[in-house]
Amino acid sequence: MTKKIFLLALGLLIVACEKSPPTQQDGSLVLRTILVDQSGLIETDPELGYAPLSNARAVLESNTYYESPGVRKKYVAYSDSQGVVEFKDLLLGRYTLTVEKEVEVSIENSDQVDTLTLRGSKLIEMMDLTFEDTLKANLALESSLVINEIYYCGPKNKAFYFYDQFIELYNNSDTTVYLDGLILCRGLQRHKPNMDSVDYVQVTYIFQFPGEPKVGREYPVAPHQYVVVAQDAIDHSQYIDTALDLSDADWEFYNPYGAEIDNPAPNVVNVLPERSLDFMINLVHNFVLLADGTDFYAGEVSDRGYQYYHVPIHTILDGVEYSSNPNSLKQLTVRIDAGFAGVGMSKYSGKSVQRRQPGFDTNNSSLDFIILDHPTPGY
Ligand SMILES: [Ca+2]
Ligand SMILES: [Ca+2]
Ligand SMILES: [Ca+2]
Repeated sequence: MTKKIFLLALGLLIVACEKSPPTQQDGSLVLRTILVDQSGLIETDPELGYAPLSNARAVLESNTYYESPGVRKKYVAYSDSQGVVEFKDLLLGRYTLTVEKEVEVSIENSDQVDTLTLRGSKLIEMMDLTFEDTLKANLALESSLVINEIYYCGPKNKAFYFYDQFIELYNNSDTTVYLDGLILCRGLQRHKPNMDSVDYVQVTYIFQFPGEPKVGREYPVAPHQYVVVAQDAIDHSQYIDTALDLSDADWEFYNPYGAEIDNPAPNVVNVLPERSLDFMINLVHNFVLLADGTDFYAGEVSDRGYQYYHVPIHTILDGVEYSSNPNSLKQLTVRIDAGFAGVGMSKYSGKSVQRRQPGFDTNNSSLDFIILDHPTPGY
């Protein structure tokens, strides 16, 4: 540990010990955050012992207070040469800190440079007079492909039938994108206290499109085209009147390690041999993740011996959390989705959640999604 980091740690300790009676007045709190690069694009400063994100624009947005109706209270500041950014005169409460910096990177074996964006965000709870923190920034992926609709609650029926679930993707750009090697994941159904500070998202199921992640060009999606991935691409109305006909779905989830029928639609395949279920998501609260498929790895094992998997944040293209109850504990970090789609929606109601407009995405599903009375697979 370098001397400066040690002093800083000591400072933090002193701040923690000094926590005098809660006499602080709203509007006098200070937030001091060290912005650290994690992408490796910025060199580590040997004196500091970290790679500082200097002269980066940081925005602190209150989750509690509004400037005017609908407009959250916001503060903007720039970091110094050591990557330290400071916000003063804050009120008590919860904030979201986001930071962004463009860096020029020279492309190997050429004299060209590429401009990349580093980005990081974090949920901050201002409780003390002075709060010191570190924020790690990483390479930002601008995703053209988003999760546009999730039909999860099941059709109206009394037979517990929900196998007509589907996920609709949408190319929200004017260029062709590719599905090759992308993964769709089912989220961990549990609140993880440290999920807003770790650099991964925890999942339980991973299904993958064929092809090579990031470089494959086998499975194009034209600009503004929809892609429907069905749990099973069949006409479900043959079993339950109110269920959907998904025989025209573009893809279906297929688990070769379970008792599954392989229907004509091409397959998005389960990659975890120890998992035997189809891509079934909860009917009231869960999250779905779309990532580029370049990296995922085994994480911790639960008390009951269940292996979880980690998907690194920097590989994630989109994530949507839905919950019938708006007061549920979040299961997906606010850096990916700050809210919930489908609030108030009950299971077996035949309803669906879809973006307000195709591709509409502010990373807050409470704002971005509306409830549809009837699912709209492919449109
Ligand atoms: Ca299936
Ligand atoms: Ca199939
Ligand atoms: Ca739709």
